[in-house]
Amino acid sequence: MIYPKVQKNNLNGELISVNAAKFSGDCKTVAERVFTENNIDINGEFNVQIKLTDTRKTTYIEELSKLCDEKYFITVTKESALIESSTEKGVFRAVNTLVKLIKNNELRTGDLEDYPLFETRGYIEGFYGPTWENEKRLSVMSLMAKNGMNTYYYAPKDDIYHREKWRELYPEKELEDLKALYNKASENYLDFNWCVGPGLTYKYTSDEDFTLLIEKIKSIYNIGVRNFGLLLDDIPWEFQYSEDAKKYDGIVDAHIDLINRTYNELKSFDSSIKLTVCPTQYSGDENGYYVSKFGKFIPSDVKMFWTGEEICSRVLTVRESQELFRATDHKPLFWDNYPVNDCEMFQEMHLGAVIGRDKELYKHCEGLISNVMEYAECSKIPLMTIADYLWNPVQYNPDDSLENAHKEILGDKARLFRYFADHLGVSCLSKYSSALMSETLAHINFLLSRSECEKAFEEFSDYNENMRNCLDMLKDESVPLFKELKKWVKKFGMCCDLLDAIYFAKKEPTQENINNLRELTEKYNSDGTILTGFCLREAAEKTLKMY
Ligand code: LTM
Repeated sequence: MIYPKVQKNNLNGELISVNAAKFSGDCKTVAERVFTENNIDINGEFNVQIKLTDTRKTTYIEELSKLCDEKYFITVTKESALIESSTEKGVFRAVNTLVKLIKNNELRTGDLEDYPLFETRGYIEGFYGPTWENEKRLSVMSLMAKNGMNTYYYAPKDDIYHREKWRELYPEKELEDLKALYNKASENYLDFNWCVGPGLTYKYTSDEDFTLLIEKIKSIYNIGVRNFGLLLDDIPWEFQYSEDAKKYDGIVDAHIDLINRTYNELKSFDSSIKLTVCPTQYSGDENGYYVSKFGKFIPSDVKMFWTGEEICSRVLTVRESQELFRATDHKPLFWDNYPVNDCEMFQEMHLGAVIGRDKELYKHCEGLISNVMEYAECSKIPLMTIADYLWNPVQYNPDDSLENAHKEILGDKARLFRYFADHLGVSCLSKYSSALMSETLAHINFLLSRSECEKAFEEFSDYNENMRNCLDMLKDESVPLFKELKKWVKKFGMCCDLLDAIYFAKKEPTQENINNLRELTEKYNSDGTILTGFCLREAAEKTLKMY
C-alpha cells in the first residue's frame, strides 16, 4: 500500500519491476528531478510519457463538483506508463506516486485516478519556542510535498521580526533564508504564506504603523511571496492606546478596519496577492460577538483561521464548520493545534496519528493547517498521518498511516521504535497511551492468575528485552530524530529499569528486590516528563502492595 491512499487504484494486473525509466512529453524536467532525488535512474528502458491535457476528466472532481489542479491519471502497460494531468503540479503528484509504486514494488498494469479531497492541506510553524533551523525547514517541506501537502505558513512566534519587532525589516541574512525557503516551497508546489503578528503593539489609529506594516509585507513580496497572513491571535483584548479606544467602538471594529485597509492596499498593489487572517477569538463559540462580526465585515475571499471548539481541539467537526459559516460567512481554515506541544504541553511528545477529525470535514471547510512542534524531526511523524488524512480522509486509517510513517522515516529501525512510540500518545487528541504495554502486562497478570508462571515470566522477559533493545537504539544521537527525543528517551530508560524491577519483585520478592522497586517507582514518578500511561504505575504499585 502506498500513502496517501490513492482514490481509485485499478493497478491490479501483472507486477512490473522497474529499476530505471525514461521520460517523454510534457514537464519532463519535473519528472526527472523527482526520480533523480529518489535515486531512480532516468536513462532506462521503461518509458513514461507525460501529457498535459485540459479536459473535464483531468480537471473536475465529480463527487465534489469542483475543479482541481492536482488531479492526475496513471495508465501502466508492461513496457510503459502514461501520466495525464492538466498542470505541472498534477504531474508532480503523479510522479511522486509512480516513485512510491516502484520503490514499494507495487507497480502493476492497469490504471489509477487520484485527487485530493481537502483543498488546502498543510502546516504552520506557529508555535512558541525555539524556531526551526532552515535546514530542517527545507527537509520537512520536501517530505510533506512528497506526501501531498500543498501549503506552508511561516509564523514562528519566536521569530522576533514576525511579532515583537514587526515594524523592523528582516536583516539581510534572515531575508536570504526566507528566500531560500520560498524557493524550496515553490519547487515543491507548496503555497508559501508569510505571516505577520503586529497586534502586541500595533496602534490602529496610526498611519505610520499602517505604512510600516505595508512596507514590511512588501519587503517579503520582493523576494517573490504572494500569500500573506495577518495574525491577531494571543494579543490583548483591550486597547493599548487611548486614541484607539476613542475612535473604535470595540476591538473587533479596529481589527476589521485593519484587515480591510491591508486587503485594499495589497490588492490595489497586486491583485494576485492572497490574505489569510487569524481573529483574536479563534476558538469556542462560533456565534460570539467578536468572531461573528469579524467574519461578516472582512472580504469574503480572505481566509479565516479557526482552531475549533478548543485552542487544542480533540475533535474538529462538520457541525462546527457549518455553524461558523452561518455566523461569519467564512468557512473555517482549520489551524489544527496538533501536534504542537508548546506552553503547558512541554512535557508531552505528540507522536500519535491524527484522529478525531470528521471524515466529511473537507466538504465544509477551506482546509486544514497543522501547527507543528518545536521538534522538526519529530513533527514529521504526525505530519505524515495528517497528510494522509487530508488527501484521502474517507480511506484514512490512523494505525496503518502511523505504521507507514514509522517505516518511511525509520526504515528497519521502525520495528523496535514502536516499543517507545507506544508511550507517546498523550495529547489533546487522547488521554490514553501505552496500549501495547497495557496489553502485555494484562496478559502477564492473567497467566500469573492461572499459575502459568513460567510462561508469564518468559513473556515479561521478552517484552523487557525488546524495550531494552529499543532503548539502546534510541541512545544513538547521530539519528536526528533520536537526538530531539533525548528528554523522553531518558525517561524511557527509567521505565526499562522500573519494568525490570517489577519483574524481579514478582519473580523473587526478596526485601532487596522490593526496596529496589520502591526506589525506582519514586524516581520514575518524580520525573515530570510524560511517558507511559497508567498501566506501568498500576503494575508497580500493585506489586508493592502485595508485600
Ligand atoms: O492557536 C493559535 C491560533 N495561537 C497559539 C499558537 O501559536 C500556539 O502554538 C497554540 C498552542 O499552544 N496556541 C495558541 O493559542
